[in-house]
Amino acid sequence: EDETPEQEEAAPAADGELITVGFAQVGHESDWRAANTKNYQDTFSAENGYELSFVDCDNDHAVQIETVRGFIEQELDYICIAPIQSAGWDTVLQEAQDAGIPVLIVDRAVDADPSLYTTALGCDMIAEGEAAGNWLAEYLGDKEANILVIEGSVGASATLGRTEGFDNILSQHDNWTKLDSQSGDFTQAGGQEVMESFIKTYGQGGFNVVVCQNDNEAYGAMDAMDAAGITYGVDGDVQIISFDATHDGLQYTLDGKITCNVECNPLQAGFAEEVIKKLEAGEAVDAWTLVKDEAFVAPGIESQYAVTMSQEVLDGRAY
Ligand code: GZL
Ligand code: ZN
Repeated sequence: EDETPEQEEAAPAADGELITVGFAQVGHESDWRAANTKNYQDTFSAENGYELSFVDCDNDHAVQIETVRGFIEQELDYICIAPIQSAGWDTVLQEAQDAGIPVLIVDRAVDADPSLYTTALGCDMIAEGEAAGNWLAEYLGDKEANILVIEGSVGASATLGRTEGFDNILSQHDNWTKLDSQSGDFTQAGGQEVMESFIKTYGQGGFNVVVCQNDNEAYGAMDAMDAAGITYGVDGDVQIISFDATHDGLQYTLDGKITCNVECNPLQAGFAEEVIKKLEAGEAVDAWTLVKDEAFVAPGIESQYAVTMSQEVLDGRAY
């Protein structure tokens, strides 16, 4: 028989004591992303009282939009989105709001009216870019820099922010030249491809700094430079600046292969859970939660902007 509204209302309460959370994740492009995904799956577990609908959107914006629409149709309690790109979110965020489903924008940012979502959390990508630039200025002193940049995924707030932040410092040094920048899509293959093309164009000795906007791109860039016989690292001709400070990235930093590595902490699910607990309790939540991070430099380098790597720093890392 037709359920009366009360019965219908009662049913979810009875068997749905789990809080249903949808997570539209960027993809599986990097080690950072894998750590972020695991953290959400560990946090939003059944034993913690959640039913997580996790979708890997494989770096495809259209898939991510449809994934969120699916969460709305399923009438989930909460929707988390790590936006692949910043643009193109107003319509589906309005649909979620009209459906009365709170939306948490996590890790990366959207270029949309903040009234269209409940809260945002993540790292300050512009500050990360500036940290890299400030360290480079301290490291180089008045030496000139010929810089190549392997950018992250096109249109991602991590790419836009790190680029903006680094350029803020670049513009203060008239003996720094950004020779070229190209997207490596936050992958190792992308980093290698872009570095190979840069080497063809600018040649050995043509550049002395390579900025990789995540560790996986840096691994690809190192492979390309190895193949071309170009030396890098604290004892090399080229200084590599990377982002993410993943375990392997910090191992390379400890080994002096990556000279500076700017962290963006992927263990952010706890912040999302705190927001959901407050919403469940009917409490107000902050519009923005900053996930703190720091920069690391190779042993032997002292810096006011970064922690000098050591084995104990590496051993003390949570990811
Ligand atoms: C940063 C995150 C970026 C990482 C990359 O918060 O969005 O996406 O830097 C990942 O490794 O692909
Ligand atoms: Zn894929």
